[in-house]
Parts: sequence; structure tokens; C-alpha cells
Amino acid sequence: MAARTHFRTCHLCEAMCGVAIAVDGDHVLSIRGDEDDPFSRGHICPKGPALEDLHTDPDRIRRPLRRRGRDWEEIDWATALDEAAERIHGIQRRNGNDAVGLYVGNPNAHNLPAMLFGPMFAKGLRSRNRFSATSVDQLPQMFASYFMFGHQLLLPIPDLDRTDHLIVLGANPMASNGSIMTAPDMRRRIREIRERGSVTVIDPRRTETAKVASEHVFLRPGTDAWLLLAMLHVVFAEDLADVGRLAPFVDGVDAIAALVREVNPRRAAAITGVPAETIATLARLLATEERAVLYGRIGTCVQEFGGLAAWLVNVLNVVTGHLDRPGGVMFPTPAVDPIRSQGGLGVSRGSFGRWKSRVRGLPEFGGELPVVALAEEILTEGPGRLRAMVTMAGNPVLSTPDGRQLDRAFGQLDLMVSIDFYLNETTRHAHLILPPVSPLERPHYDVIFHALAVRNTAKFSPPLFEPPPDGKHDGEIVLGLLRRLETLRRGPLSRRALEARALEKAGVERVLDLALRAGPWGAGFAGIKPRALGPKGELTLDVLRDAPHGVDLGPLLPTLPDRLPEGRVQLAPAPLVADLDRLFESEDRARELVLIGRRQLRSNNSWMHNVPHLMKGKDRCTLLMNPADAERLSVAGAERVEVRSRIGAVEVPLEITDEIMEGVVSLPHGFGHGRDGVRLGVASETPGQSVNDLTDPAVFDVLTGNAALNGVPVSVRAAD
Ligand SMILES: Nc1nc2c(c(=O)[nH]1)N[C@H]1C(S)=C(S)[C@@H](COP(=O)(O)OP(=O)(O)OC[C@H]3O[C@@H](n4cnc5c(=O)[nH]c(N)nc54)[C@H](O)[C@@H]3O)O[C@H]1N2
Ligand SMILES: Nc1nc2c(c(=O)[nH]1)N[C@H]1C(S)=C(S)[C@@H](COP(=O)(O)OP(=O)(O)OC[C@H]3O[C@@H](n4cnc5c(=O)[nH]c(N)nc54)[C@H](O)[C@@H]3O)O[C@H]1N2
Ligand code: SF4
Ligand SMILES: [Mo]
Repeated sequence: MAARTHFRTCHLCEAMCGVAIAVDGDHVLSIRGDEDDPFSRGHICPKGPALEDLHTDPDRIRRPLRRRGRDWEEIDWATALDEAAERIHGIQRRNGNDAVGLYVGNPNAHNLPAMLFGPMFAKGLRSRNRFSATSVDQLPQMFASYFMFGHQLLLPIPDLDRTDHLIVLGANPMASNGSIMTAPDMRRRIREIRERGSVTVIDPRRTETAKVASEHVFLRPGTDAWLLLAMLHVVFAEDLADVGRLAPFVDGVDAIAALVREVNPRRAAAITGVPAETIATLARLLATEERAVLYGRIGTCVQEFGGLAAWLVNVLNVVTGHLDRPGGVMFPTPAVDPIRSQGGLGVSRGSFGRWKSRVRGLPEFGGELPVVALAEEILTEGPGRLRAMVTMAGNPVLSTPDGRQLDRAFGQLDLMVSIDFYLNETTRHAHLILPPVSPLERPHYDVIFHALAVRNTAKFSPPLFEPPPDGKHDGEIVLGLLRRLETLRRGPLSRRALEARALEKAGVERVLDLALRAGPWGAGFAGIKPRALGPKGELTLDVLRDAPHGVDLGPLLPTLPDRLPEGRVQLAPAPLVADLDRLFESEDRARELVLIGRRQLRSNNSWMHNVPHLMKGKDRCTLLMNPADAERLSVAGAERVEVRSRIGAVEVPLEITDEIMEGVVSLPHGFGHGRDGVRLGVASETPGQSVNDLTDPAVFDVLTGNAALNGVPVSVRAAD
């Protein structure tokens, strides 16, 4: 076969960079940024070229594995799927449906077949014990959107390319490449905002983003809600609140004014460490500038008051008139619309508290329970105990609090089925591993990230390589499992078994085409009228196939109030308002040494540490500590330190730096590959330690159930 160039979207993070992959036959020659991609314009990060390394990684599992004692044997797909379905069915028949749990990890959101068919499988398990990475991540933002805008996925996106003033709270887009704000090439976009106005970063660490910003402000971990209340106080005290055009659709402005009356900047300064004058200046900037926006992300979420912080970020943007306005926060109009699309593929509006976890009584959100409750549901005896797990593209042993406890819990299960292509810290507990094909062997379209992007674009990536004859993508695996499960429950001709079979036959591309046609840029399908949102109607899969670099649909459009399911914005929903008492009770708490996380450009949660070029150089799993703390704790001369929390202790190299604020230390997450039975040749050479061997499932955001991975009290001493 001759050399050719294949264009696709990199699926490794949220940025959706276009890549140009030169191939010769089945051999990748090079991976570069696609200059003709209208969104990313040639940008990629060091992880982009790793698409090839993942594809060729000898440790990547290519055929189903079945446990034999401490060993594994390869089996064929029919045997693997039959056995998985039979064992799941048997456990559910004997112990009830809830005895089988599910954990869905982050890469599912980056995987078209998994996005299209995964939710149907999750429902089809009929278990209330469903968990995902959402509750160690953006759950508070979804929670706030559900209560304020009426849909869990109506997440307001900063209109990055038109704003003049950006305030970043608890995000580090220069390392993460942006999150719930899909925008390739952060460096350029941030530079352009600075040229137009200013970029301010509020973070306990002077991050990579802080270093390219106009200003950086230190903030004590977990105190964001105080900062935001005080900013609101200034807005109302100085009579600067103005909702603007949307005023007729917004409820609760007066309620907010009343709630923030007592929290002045001086009071907040004592708690947050942010000077009162800075709080007032930031509030005035947001309230008086035409194109300004406050962007809060994971630092505001994975903490004890995540729900409050996510809510108050939205409230500030609304009362300063920046919702649904160019340069403020807007809702994208994605070609596949998970909010409006009909026929089972759309995402539901959300739900809260329909059921509770068995042991601690933590509330469901959006059909899932908080993952801080997972281990205890396995370890605690009694009726309704979890006996089996299915994990799908997730590594909760490294990514959720108290990984050691979860390790123990997984080791006790009667059955674990893992849909994953690595034998890692989690899947080493599996009885069956069902490996999907390599990402380059499946079609791709970003169902989620187009809906979170700072610009409306659409792009389809066909598979680069033919999958091997016996290869299956994630969608085929879950539909195969579901069909078998329904066949065992109700017979091969039952409605649900037939549905699964029909979708298997239709395939991903047919379903994607239907979703595009039904979407706001489509030609209309099954009686759904196209919404005339722009000049380019009629977006179908064929249109995208003819545009290998992607289609540009223009800047974000105002969509309110139409896009709101109830047509209204609620600024002061009762559950959020009620949670303020919990915050106020924390006011006098002693704030000792606390631990936060950090992301690194060459890393991707727990799973890209097997790529040699990303792991070069010295050990990155180090503890950052301020010189003053090092002095105070007498560790200034130590090379390695022991970090201890209520949960456990780890020993790591120490890095003393004034980029981290006093009273705070930081460890990256996703390391800890030194566990037995892991098959990750490269990662095991610099295994590091898992920060989640320190994080505590007993401390969490009580309102939303989200984990508090930041702000963990720790002690540090020199390791001997
Ligand atoms: N302390 C601390 N902990 C954190 C965080 C933090 O900031 N601090 N961040 C949290 C966040 S935001 C997240 S999203 C979670 C992530 O937590 P998880 O989603 O649980 O973990 P990942 O590391 O993303 O694990 C991905 C798994 O998916 C597999 N995989 C990759 N691609 C595919 C695919 O296409 N198909 C299948 N079937 N499998 C695939 C990989 O082999 C790996 O096993 O971690 C959380 N944990
Ligand atoms: N290179 C790389 N890119 C990634 C990932 C990765 O692991 N590596 N993971 C992807 C995933 S799953 C996600 S969810 C996104 C996340 O994307 P971001 O939200 O940008 O995540 P972080 O880089 O962790 O930035 C969080 C910031 O919050 C700060 N912080 C910690 N505690 C607090 C606090 O209490 N208050 C405030 N205000 N700040 C605090 C931290 O110091 C950190 O700078 O990144 C995605 N992109
Ligand atoms: S920024 Fe994200 S999407 Fe772009 S090349 Fe890097 S990993 Fe891929
Ligand atoms: Mo995440």
C-alpha cells in the first residue's frame, strides 16, 4: 500500500486537536498537527503523537483474557461474552440486580461507540449500583446546571475567543489543555485575551497557566465558595448587578442579594487568604466589563464545598450580565445535540436523590451513586451487598479516594469483568478482560466535547486502520453483552434482545448519521424540524466525510431562553441555598497543612504512563512544598518525605518551591503502578505513588456526593 495521510481528531483529551497521520500500509510514519483543521489550526501537544505508541504498545491487550489463578489465558470473543453474561445473570438471579455494579471511567467520554451504546448497557444492567468518574470530577457542575438551567448537561462554556477578561478559578488549562471548555491551543488563546484585556488565575499554586496570565492570586484550598460569596457581596453592595436581556427569565436575584449580605470581602479574606481589595477589584472587573467571564473548573469541584462553588460561579456570571452573551458564558449548539436529541440517545435532564446508597445513604445523581461509596458497598456484609463489578475504561484503584481499600474490595468480588485494553491496578482484579480495538481502528466523533466547545464545529474521523477480523470496539462489546444478558433473562426474541441486535447491525456510523440529521444543523429526521440556526443546514455524515479537516459552524450563538427546558434560570435553588449553612459552620475551622493534586502535560490521569517518550526525564511524582513550610517542618534538607493522612502514608521525593502557597502541598494523581500483577512495562519503571492512597472517602461534598480530592489534611516528615 502506498503512503497516505489520514486526518482525525485526537481523542486523548478534551481539546479535540486535528492530527495529520502519515501512514505507509499499516505503519505510522508521523503524527503532526493538522494545519487545515479549522478549530485547532495545526496545534497539538506532546500527547498527540502517543496515538501511535498506544496502537503499537506490546502491553496493549488484543484478545479477551480469562483469569486462571494468578495467570491469564486468551479466549475467543464468543466464549468471553457468553461467560461474562452468564455469570452476571447468575449473580443477579441469586442476589438481585443491585449485586452487580458498574464503574464507567473517563475515556468513555472520548469514545464514539462507547458514548452511543454505553448508556444503554448501563441501564440494561438494571442495577442501582452505578458509579463513574463523574463523582471525582465535574459532578458539582452538573448538579448546579440541573438545578439552575434544568439540564445536567447545560454547562455554561466561556466564550474564550471573544472575551476580554478571563478569571480562572481552580483550573490549569496550560497543563490540562482545557476542560468543560474545549479549545485547542490554550497558549495562543490566552495570549490573545491578554492582548485584548486580562487573564487572572486564582489557585493555591502558581501554575503553568498562572505563569502566562496577567495576574495570579493564591487561594486556600476549599475556600472558593467564600471568595465567590464575597464577590457577589461587592456586586450587590455597589449596585452593580445587571442581568441584562435575560432578566425576564431569571428567578432569584433578590434572594441572592439577601444571602450574600453578611459575607463581605474582609470576612472572606480571613478564610481564603485572598486580600479583600483583590476580591473587590475582581468583582468590579466582572461587573463592569462588557466582555468578561469567570471560569471555574475542577479545583472548584473536587473539594468539600464543590456544589456551592460551581453554583456561585454560575450565579456571578448571570448577575453580572454575562450569561448567553458573546465574551461571557454561552451554550454551544452541537451538531449532535445530547440535550435535545430524541430516541434514547440523548442524555436525560438529570435527577437527584431518587435512591440512596445502601451503607451510607448517599444520594443518586443522574442515575449514579457517588464513587466515594463504592468500596464500602462491596466490603459491608448484608443484603444488597455488591458481589460483582463491570468496569469500563476506568481505573478507580488509582483515581478514587482510598485506592488501597478499593484494591482490597475488588479482591473479594465473586466476579469482575473489565472492558479495557490494559492490565492495570484495577483490571488486575478482573476475572474476564474484554479488550476493545485500538482507538485508531474505530470511527470517532466527539459527542460530548462538541457540546462543551468554545466554537461550533463538527468533525468525523473514520477508522485509520481496519480492525483485526476478531476485533470489537467498545460499542460492540457492550451491545454483545447486553444482547446475551437479555437473551438469558427473557429469550432471544424479547424486545430488548432484539433492540440490541438491531443496533449491533445498524452500527455506529448509521446511528451517528441519524443523530446528525436530527440535530440542530441537520436536515430534520422523523418529523423533527431542523432549527434554522445558521446558513449551513443539512449536516449529515456524508457532509462530514467530505470534510476530513472538519466543518466550521462559527462562533457560539445566543440560545436562551429557548435552550432551557423550563425556559427559566433559577439562581437560588433550595438544595444549594440550604447547603450554605454547612459552609458557614466551617468558618472557624483550623486550616493546617493540606494536600492538593496537580496535572502534568505529559500525563493523562492514570493511563498514559506506558508511553516511553512521555515518561522520559526524572520522576515527576514529587511533593511540592513551600520553603517556609519546609523550614517549619524541618524537612528542608530531606530528599524524600513521608506524607501521611488519616487514610495512609506514601513516601515521595520532595521539591521545595515558592510556586505553592504556604500551608499547601501538592502531589500529581494517576501514579502508583508498583502494584503486583500490573502489566505496564514502561509505567512500572517509574511507578510513583498514588495520591489517592491518601485521599479520604469519608470527607466529601455532602451536598453532591463528589469526592474531596483537594484540601486533604496531611502531615509530612523526612523519610528515614
Ligand atoms: N487525587 C486526584 N484524583 C483524581 C483526579 C484528581 O485531580 N486528583 N482527577 C479525577 C478525574 S477528573 C478523573 S476524570 C478520574 C479519571 O479516572 P478513571 O476514568 O477511573 O481513570 P483513567 O486513568 O482515566 O483510566 C482510564 C482507563 O481506561 C482505559 N482506556 C483508555 N482508553 C480506552 C478505550 O478506548 N476503551 C476502553 N474500554 N478502555 C480504555 C485505560 O487503559 C485505563 O484503564 O480521575 C480522578 N482522580
Ligand atoms: N495533561 C493532562 N491533561 C488532562 C488530564 C490529565 O490528567 N493530564 N485530565 C483531563 C481531565 S479528566 C480533566 S477533568 C481535566 C481537568 O482540567 P483542569 O480543571 O484544568 O484541571 P487541573 O489541571 O487539575 O487544574 C485544577 C487546578 O485547581 C487547583 N486547585 C486545587 N485545589 C483548589 C481549590 O480548592 N480551589 C481552587 N480555586 N483551586 C484549586 C490546582 O492547583 C490546579 O491548578 O483535565 C483533562 N486534561
Ligand atoms: S491537546 Fe489533547 S487533543 Fe490536542 S494533541 Fe494533546 S492530547 Fe490530543
Ligand atoms: Mo476528569
